[in-house]
Amino acid sequence: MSILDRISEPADVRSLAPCELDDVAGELRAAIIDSVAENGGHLGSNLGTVELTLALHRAFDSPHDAVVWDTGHQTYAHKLVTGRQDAFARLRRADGASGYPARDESEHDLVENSHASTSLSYAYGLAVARDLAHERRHVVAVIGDGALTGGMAYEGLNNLGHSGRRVIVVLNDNGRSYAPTVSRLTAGGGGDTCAFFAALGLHYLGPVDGHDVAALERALVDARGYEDPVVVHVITRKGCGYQPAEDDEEKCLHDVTPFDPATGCARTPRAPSYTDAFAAALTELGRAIPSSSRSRRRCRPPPASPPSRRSSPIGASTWASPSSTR
Ligand SMILES: Cc1ncc(C[n+]2csc(CCOP(=O)(O)OP(=O)(O)O)c2C)c(N)n1
Ligand SMILES: [Mg+2]
Repeated sequence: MSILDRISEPADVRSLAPCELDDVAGELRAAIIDSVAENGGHLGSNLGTVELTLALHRAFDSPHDAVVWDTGHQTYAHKLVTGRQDAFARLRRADGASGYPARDESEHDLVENSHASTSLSYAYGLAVARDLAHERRHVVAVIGDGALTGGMAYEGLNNLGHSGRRVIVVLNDNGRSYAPTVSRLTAGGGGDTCAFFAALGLHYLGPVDGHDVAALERALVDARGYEDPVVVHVITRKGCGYQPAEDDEEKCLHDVTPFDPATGCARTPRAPSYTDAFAAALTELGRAIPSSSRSRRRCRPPPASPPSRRSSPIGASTWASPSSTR
């Protein structure tokens, strides 16, 4: 029996002995690689968040404590330790687990999200609700370095720091979105990350090795003690533990179609994707339209723009609306 076989809920993760953590991390990686090799999905990000997932479920008590994952494509290990191992083997299939957090799958999935940069605003809202109800729960947002470059994340940070709400922000910094992240806030980016968060009103802890469960757990337990918002800066490696993903310079196998786990190479022919099916259906519909009406449609001129804009010279008046020129 593997260690993973004994885990059907977060309490089982908390009861693991420290000496079992590295082994269970290896089992989680193997389960992720197996299912993604079979079904396709997000690989690199999920291989990087295995230890972080274990530490989060040991330091916090989900679903009493709220853990919100930004973008949602880093939650495969989370699914595997929250009672969804069977469904995970059929990842992204009609009868299997969704590739993102899904509320109807588990009480541990709070937000259904694939739109990046939203988690800090969610966390702020959850913290406001918690404080109005005078509850003692933790609210945790896990946000990637790429997602942190989105404008909405800044709005969330600003609200958190200004309000002083008790929220823990885990910055999952692997230095990449798909490609290397364009930001001075990533480790090695040259910016003063601590000063940036401090200026906005958030404490800063770290950086912490994101592949050392014990170090992560210590940092998260430490963060639990703050009465103000705090950032825990965690350094992870995209594709960690699977050589073909670590070696993929383009995107660390961020997202993949079914592949051969021995080599990391895509299987051919690959199963048709939704995009393929959509394109084929459109092409077929296009063929069904008589060619004479197709060409008539193509030749129709575009709608005219308002004359005042078309004739404006380039300059301030080009951008000014009628009301603002008054
Ligand atoms: C608003 C928005 N823009 C673009 C995307 C496409 N997208 C999906 S994952 C991703 C990269 C996210 O990088 P990061 O947050 O660092 O997470 P990582 O993949 O490194 O775990 C992007 C840009 C998106 N999901 N939402
Ligand atoms: Mg990243």
